Amino acid sequence: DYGNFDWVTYLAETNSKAAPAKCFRQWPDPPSNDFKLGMKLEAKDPRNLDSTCIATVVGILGPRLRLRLDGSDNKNDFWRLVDSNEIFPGGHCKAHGGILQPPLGFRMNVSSWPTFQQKILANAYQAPKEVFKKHPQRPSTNHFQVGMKLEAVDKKNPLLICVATVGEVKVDMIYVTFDGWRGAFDYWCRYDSTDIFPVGWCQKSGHPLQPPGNKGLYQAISGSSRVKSKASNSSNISITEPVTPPAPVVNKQSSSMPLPTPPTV
Ligand code: MLZ
Repeated sequence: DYGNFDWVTYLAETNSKAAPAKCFRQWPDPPSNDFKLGMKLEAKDPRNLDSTCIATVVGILGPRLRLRLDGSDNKNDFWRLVDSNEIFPGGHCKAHGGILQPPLGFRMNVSSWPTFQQKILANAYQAPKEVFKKHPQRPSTNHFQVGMKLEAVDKKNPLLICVATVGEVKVDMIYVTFDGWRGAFDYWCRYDSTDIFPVGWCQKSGHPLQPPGNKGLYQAISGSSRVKSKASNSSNISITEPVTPPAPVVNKQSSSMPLPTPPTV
């Protein structure tokens, strides 16, 4: 049921506006993804941002990469955009005076890291420099307004980019709420987070978009913006009580926080 969700109809049905492009730290045109499965690169360890590790592309979805740190397990994969400032071509770390580190949770004894690393890099399929795209500039200020629609990464299921609404705005922070889902997935992030995208980004970039869930207010919407509209019952309209979001946690690294909860998809 991906792919057929129609924003134009949905915005009309919900009588809402899309957050304009100037709100986002994203290129006006989503970058092309020229990475290939199996390519190796260097990436900040999302669970230990001080260290740079060797990563392998294990999945590709639109302009996003599913990455796995070499020497780590397959339970801690993470997603990065091809224009992320947390991924680099091979040699970047060394060229900047750093040393590649074993990932947090390295499967072997640390003493075996140097040999392990050598072996991996010996016949590595290195991602060429050109496939890394320039990181976009942040907007000068927070232009978001409550009620604006957007597309946002579900941090609990980071594979998913979903239909969302700005629930609250506080200085440099916005509260991202997911349409048709109970509050469990909602979160605060900085306005210049790269986990949020303008309406239409998924379609433009070839990334799947998760349509709204069917909880609360959105039960009422059975119109043509929904593909798989189950037999809808207009007497079923239930307006959920407004939920006050928790206060924002100011965290300089909020855009790249480790993912605390295992995926629940
Ligand atoms: N498997 C999960 C997906 C939830 C996705 C919510 N996105 C806002 C569930 O059904 O709970």
